[in-house]
Amino acid sequence: MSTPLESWVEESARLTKPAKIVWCDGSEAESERLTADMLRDGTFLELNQKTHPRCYLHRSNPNDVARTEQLTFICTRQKEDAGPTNNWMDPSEAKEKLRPLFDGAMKGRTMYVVPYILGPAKSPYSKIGVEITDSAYVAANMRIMSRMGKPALDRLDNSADFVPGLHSLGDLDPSRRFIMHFPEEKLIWSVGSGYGGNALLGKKCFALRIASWMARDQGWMAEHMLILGLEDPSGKVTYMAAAFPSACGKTNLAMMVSALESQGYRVWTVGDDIAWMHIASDGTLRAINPEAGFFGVAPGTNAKTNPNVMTAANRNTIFTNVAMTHSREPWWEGIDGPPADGLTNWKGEPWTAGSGPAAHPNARYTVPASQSPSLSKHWEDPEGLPISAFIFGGRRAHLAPLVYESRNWQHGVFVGATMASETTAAATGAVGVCRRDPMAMLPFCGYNMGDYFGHWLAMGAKLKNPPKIFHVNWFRKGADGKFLWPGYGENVRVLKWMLDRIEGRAAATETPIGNVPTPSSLTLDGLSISRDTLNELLSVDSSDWLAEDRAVGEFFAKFGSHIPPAVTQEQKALAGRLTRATVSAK
Ligand code: GTP
Ligand code: SPV
Ligand code: MN
Repeated sequence: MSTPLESWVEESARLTKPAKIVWCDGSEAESERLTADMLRDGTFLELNQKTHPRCYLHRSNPNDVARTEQLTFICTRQKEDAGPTNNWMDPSEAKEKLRPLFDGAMKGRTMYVVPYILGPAKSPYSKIGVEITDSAYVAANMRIMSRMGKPALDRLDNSADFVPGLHSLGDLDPSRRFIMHFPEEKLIWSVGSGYGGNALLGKKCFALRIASWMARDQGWMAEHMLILGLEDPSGKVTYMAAAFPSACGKTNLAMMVSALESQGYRVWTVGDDIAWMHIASDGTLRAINPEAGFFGVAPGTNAKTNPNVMTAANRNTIFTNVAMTHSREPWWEGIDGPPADGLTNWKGEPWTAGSGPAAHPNARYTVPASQSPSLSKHWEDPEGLPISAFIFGGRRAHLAPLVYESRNWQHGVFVGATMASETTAAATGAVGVCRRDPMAMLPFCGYNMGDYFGHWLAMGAKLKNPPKIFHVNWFRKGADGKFLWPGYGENVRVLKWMLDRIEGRAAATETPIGNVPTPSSLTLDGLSISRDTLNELLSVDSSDWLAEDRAVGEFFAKFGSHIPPAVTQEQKALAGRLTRATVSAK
């Protein structure tokens, strides 16, 4: 008798017809074999082994450098269950479309069976996935990003309780590329891409799209959030989780070196991209990080912006689509120092000034979490860590102040539901276009987002002390087009204000959108920032916000009856507060 996993592997092999099947155990020896194979066939290029031991460069197909949201589908029986913000396809139609693409797709290739645990090996909240892939690069990345191999098989035993994900590179032609989710069956099919969130199926496909569906059914939360611990001078650590859209600063905030370290404030990393949160028996909300590594944006990373990653990513790291110096060291825009002579760009061509970026703007490093000096010693606590604050944020050149605090949970859910941000290189398509991205989950929610807002409201009602909800914007620009706020390690000043609000110490000014710090309530010692700049950062323009609130109303209308009344009430209440403020200002 074969186990459910063996049956699925056999069935997948009959369809894809691989030359051989390799069950990944996660061992060192296996990793060395995979590396040797990839060095031989050119999937990996060796980086300088003196400066970067066991670091490799992978150059992806130039048409396959980011998530492709237009090719990503939620396949539910009812279209309405996917909601107006997801691409939808009928499940049988999706399978009919993809079966021919998988048919014989692994001929002459190796099929890797990659079992993995999402979450700490011993946590009751962890879940098991198995990815079948014909990409050794995917298997090598999954080894860093999850607890892969034997521990997963041991935990699974003979059970059918795993999320299967079938992946093939196919022919990498974008017209035959599809990332399909079947949340009703807890199944993922992905073909035609080898990149990040399209191909590492434990990440966005399982840990967010499928998991958000499970979480709604089972009363927990799966969110596109970093998890950090802010240590105060007494040594007490307060945990916060923050949702920013892709390439909007989660990894950097989670790994920051605090500008207030001399005052006793430090930041500890628990996770940098995804949080799974459950209500514990004591009524607190407890977060675990389902991942075990960081798949981070390389450009902009340097010893000043993220020294912890610079320390972590110099060994055992896979670099994807970065440039390479003549001495075979990884290089990207914004790394310390100017481009050296003899730089090779991400496509493998000699780079010259004026020939475009040397590294792809969505170039990434895959690094084990355990290598970060900032890693919290509690990051694998099986019960998870208690969350005291949620932070929403995005890239807004205008409008949104540096930080504001929502009035209560319901208003905070509204603040998250109305997030908007300028698009980035993390997904294909135009960059810099402002779009609504509720809770940073627009591309990742596995069901109708109207129902998702309802789930947030329901979760709040079940929490004894729901976390305070804040909104931040590190990206506000002045008239000169430059960022007003220095960001990175200086962001701790904003986290400290939040902590002081949680503990009832810091002052705030009430505005129609929420509570904004009084200039003196922010700890700014050691930072040179003019009073004018600070005022601009904290300003709330009621007439601009009124226009924003109208746009929000139109966005909500798309969800029809799925939008919870409490959320539309908040939208109307905000309009009322803004109208009164604009009238009294005249
Ligand atoms: P994903 O992995 O795509 O989910 O991205 P992320 O949210 O983890 O974003 P990340 O921290 O990798 O940052 C993305 C880009 O924003 C990088 O180029 C950073 O240098 C830049 N960035 C991050 N934090 C700040 C900040 O506080 N200020 C400014 N100006 N830029 C920032
Ligand atoms: C994101 O785009 O939010 C990422 C990178 O974290 S990916 O793994 O491609 O989803
Ligand atoms: Mn992300």
